[in-house]
Amino acid sequence: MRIGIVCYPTFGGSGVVATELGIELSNRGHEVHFITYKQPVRLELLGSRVHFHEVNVPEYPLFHYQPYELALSSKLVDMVKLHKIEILHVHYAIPHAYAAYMAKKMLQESGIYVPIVTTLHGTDITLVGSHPFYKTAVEFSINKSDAVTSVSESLKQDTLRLFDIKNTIHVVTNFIDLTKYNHGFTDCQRSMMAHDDERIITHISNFRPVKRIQDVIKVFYNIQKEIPAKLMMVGEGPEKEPAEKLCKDLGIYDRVVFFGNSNEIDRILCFSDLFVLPSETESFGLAALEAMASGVPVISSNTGGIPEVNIDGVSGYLSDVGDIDSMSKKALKILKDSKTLWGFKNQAKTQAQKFDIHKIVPQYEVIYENTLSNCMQLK
Ligand code: GMT
Repeated sequence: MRIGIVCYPTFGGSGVVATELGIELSNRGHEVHFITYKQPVRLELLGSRVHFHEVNVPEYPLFHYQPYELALSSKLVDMVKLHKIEILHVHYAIPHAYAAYMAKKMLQESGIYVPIVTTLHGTDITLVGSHPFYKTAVEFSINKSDAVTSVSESLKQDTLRLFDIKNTIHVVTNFIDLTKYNHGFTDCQRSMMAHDDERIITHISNFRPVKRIQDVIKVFYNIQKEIPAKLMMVGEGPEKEPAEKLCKDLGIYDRVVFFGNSNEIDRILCFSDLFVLPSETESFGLAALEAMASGVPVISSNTGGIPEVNIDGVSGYLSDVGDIDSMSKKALKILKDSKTLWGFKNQAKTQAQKFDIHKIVPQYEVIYENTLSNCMQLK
């Protein structure tokens, strides 16, 4: 198949999923065209089956807001025609599903029919999409998609609750390429980060308010009062500065490393003992899955789709959003004794295997095939 993928090219989970999906689809013999404003961060190699087409939005002083959707839908039309793309898979409803629908309509004028698969990722539904300023257009574009997927059962239920959806929503979870996490790093260069007797706690996110970064710091503060520990904070975003300030105020700044965005997540997870994800809302929690695949147990909130990924008492523990005391106690329960820690590490790895890329990507292929054959019948 010739597949066009539209996504955000940044460090966010939806962009990562779209990129890894495109790479795997190309490995499986499909021709993949990424269409977005920048080369996706995890897309290192372009080749005969992986292409990138940049969407340019020229600045014009009249515009207070540059019309990205317009540029994207024009680019989609051009690329579908030029590369004979058969299906468009758009990740994150806003504004991608809307732009794809416009492209589809324009292509129909030339007698070209290209179906659209929309994948809902989380905040496009729970935080942004359901906002009254966007809701009408988001609902419209979800209903006009030829197939809709969501990354967890929880997100599917949220979508049905928040919008009037006529389409079937197929749950296709986030996935993981386990080979990337069965790394050959022998000592993970752990000694560069911490002493032998220190536990390493890690958090990775885009540092948005929804991630409750202050909770990560407070949980760590409680942990390091009981056992020697270091905290690795990976990512960039608006909550980073306040987090650094809180570390200084609590007198733990020397025990916390702020990495910024990193392309070496696997290396950082390799030397981590515990991952903390206390989000306010989280449709799936790809970062938690990446941690588990590296054998890192997870302390998380029990919100959204996280309980579908992190199993309480198995791959880690779950607590109510904001319950720092519970999260700290459960973290210590895992960390205090090495035998318990290794038990959780192994269980986390086993749980991650349920989301093996080789199990999940074929589900998208089936959706593409069914969508294409339904569209053939409608032609
Ligand atoms: O919140 C993020 O980390 C970024 C966001 C995105 O859209 O890029 O992630 C969402 O999509 C991921 C991939 O499907 C999910 O694993 C995340 O749970 C989801 N984030 C939220 O729902 C807050």
